[in-house]
Formats: sequence, C-alpha cells, structure tokens
Amino acid sequence: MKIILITGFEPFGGERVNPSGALLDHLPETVAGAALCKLLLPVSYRKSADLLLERIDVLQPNALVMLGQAGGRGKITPECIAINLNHSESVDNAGEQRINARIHPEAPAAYFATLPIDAMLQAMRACGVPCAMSVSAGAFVCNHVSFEALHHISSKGYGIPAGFIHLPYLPEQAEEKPGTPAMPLSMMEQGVCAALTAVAASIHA
Ligand code: PCA
Repeated sequence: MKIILITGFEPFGGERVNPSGALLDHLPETVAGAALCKLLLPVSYRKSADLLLERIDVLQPNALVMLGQAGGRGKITPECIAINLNHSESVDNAGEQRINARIHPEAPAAYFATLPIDAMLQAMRACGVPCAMSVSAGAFVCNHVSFEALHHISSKGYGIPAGFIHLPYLPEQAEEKPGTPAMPLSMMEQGVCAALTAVAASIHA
C-alpha cells in the first residue's frame, strides 16, 4: 500500500488552534488507496525538522504533504517553492527568533516542491474549494520545515515527492479579527482530501 506522510503544526502566536493540526484529526486513515501517516510538529525551528526528517528516514513514505496555517489567506495554497532562509519578526514556540539566517549555507538557495500542484489545484477546484498556487511560504517555521524536507530528500536521493500546503484561519480564529478571511474545517478537509487523491494518483507503490 502507498503511504503518504502528512504533517500539521501545533498552535502558535497566541492562537488556541492551528487548522493544520486540527485537520490531521479529521482526515481519514486512507485516501484513494493510500495510507495516511499523520505527524503533528512543534512550531520550533530546532525541533520540527529533526522530528520530520527522522520520520521520513524510518517510514520511507511514497509522498510527503506538509500542512500549516497562513492567517489572512482566503484559499488553500500549495506552495511551489521553499527558500534557504529563516527570517521572521515572530518568535517560535521555543522563544527563538531568526533574522536573515541561511538554513544550510552550502545548500541551494531554494527547492521547488515536487508534488503535482496543477493536478492538486484542479482536484480542489472540481469540488468547489477555493485554492491557488502560492509562490512564497514566507521564511518562518513552515518554510523551514519545507526546505529541510526537500533538501533532505534531495541529498539522500530518496525521490519522494514532497511539498507544503498553507491553510486559511478557521472561522473561530477570524472571529476576533474583522475583515480576515476564514474557511470551515469541513471545506479544508474536502479540499485537502481532493489534493491527496491527486497526489495518490501520481505515485507508485
Ligand atoms: N504556520 C507558520 C508556522 C506554523 C504554521 O502553521 C508559518 O507559516 O510559518
């Protein structure tokens, strides 16, 4: 059976919930004949990548789909690129701030995601879920994890398709932020399942 490793994050930045972590609990055990192996990551530069890379090594999944929250966006946004940079005014959940810091000085400036993004967008649109490709995951912990995973997979020659998808706020998060878009968890679930179906169709067990 094909295995898709899917990750989400804990809440951060004073929020009580992270849609990506909440979604992990709602996704089914299998999608289109692929088993979903779920992993919740801490919002920490230091801890998140170690946990994820170890799981990739042990599990050797057929694909890796990473999820995170992008507050303020109104659509589900697969990221097409991860950059070799940590740079954010925000501190992570371990209290760490990183400014203009290369992740791996010897590594390429960026990696393109290797998921079938066009097919994922088409599948989400087909079920009416607002979505668009994003060209920047920022330079905080989501981009960090995405870059670390793509660099690891490339360096080890694993050939595992991998990429990141950012999710909007949940309605309860947007309530206290007037004018901020949100998406119900049920719609996120529908969209991410459709995207995962496209991923499953593109991989071989
Ligand atoms: N979003 C943050 C980190 C964790 C998350 O869910 C980001 O976009 O970097």
